[in-house]
Amino acid sequence: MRKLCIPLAVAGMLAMSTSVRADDGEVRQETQTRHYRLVLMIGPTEAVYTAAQARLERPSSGEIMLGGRVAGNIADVMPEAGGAPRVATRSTPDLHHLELHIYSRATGKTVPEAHVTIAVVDSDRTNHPVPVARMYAIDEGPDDLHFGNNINLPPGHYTIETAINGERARFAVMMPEGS
Ligand SMILES: [Cu+2]
Repeated sequence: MRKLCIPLAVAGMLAMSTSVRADDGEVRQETQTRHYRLVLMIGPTEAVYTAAQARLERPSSGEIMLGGRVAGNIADVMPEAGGAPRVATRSTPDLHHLELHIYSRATGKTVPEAHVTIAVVDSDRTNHPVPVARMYAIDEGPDDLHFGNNINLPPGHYTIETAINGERARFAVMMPEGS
């Protein structure tokens, strides 16, 4: 999840290097299945880079995508203008970054590989499958590995349905106005 890094000059004045969580409208929920502990986070849109882009551009924030694809909307993939594989998305107020962190209940460790499905069910009970990408935040490193995407979530109530290697879990979330 994105952290708002305090610019170096400011950090210098504060005499400490720190970062704060973006909490504008962020959703954080936790649940368990038989084998996994799941943490769902929804926050501001993230710039997402492929590993090749990251090697070239050396971004200091955003996320590295290891697999899958990045979408801008629930229902459709939204490549950047020009069709290049750049996956940072257009920003709209309703565009959020949804990420599902999966931990083994046996070891407590991040689960880096799993068959994961995520769907957003809106108040009309329409089921929108989310294209699942594997990624991690550049400033947090591979331990941050999670599954998710940038998706369009206007204010409202949603059920997020997930399955991890066949183990199902659902989250009821509310996206507030102005988030
Ligand atoms: Cu992510």
